[in-house]
Amino acid sequence: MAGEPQADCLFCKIVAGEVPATVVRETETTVAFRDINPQAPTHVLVIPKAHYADAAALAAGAPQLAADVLREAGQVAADEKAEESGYRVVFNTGSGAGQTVFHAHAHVLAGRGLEWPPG
Ligand code: IU
Repeated sequence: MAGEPQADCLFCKIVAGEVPATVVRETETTVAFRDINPQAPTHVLVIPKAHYADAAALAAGAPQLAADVLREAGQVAADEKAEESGYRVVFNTGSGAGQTVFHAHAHVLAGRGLEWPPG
């Protein structure tokens, strides 16, 4: 059910503390941790603690929680001193767009030049 922990979800396991992660921020509703395969000097994932498969499901099912994730993405950028140089917030949505973990997450990328359009 939307929002409920999923037994086979890696990010639900990170939320539960069953899989290790380098957590940089945590709120009542969100966790932010460093990506294990960073694509930029700053590469942090912000996830809702509740399980939603992707950004669209999160926005439709829990709009306040989606706002929490976006606010935390901005806080990560501030913590990483990325506001002046700029940063990117990405929600890969669907396997065709590169989504591999089906628990909504924002990638926060910063610390190098970011091309547009992305690959
Ligand atoms: P994607 O947008 O679903 O492709 O992003 C999933 C990310 O999760 C990807 O960048 C992985 O490197 C990252 N990740 C992680 O940080 N920790 C893990 O244990 C696993 C994947 I598996």
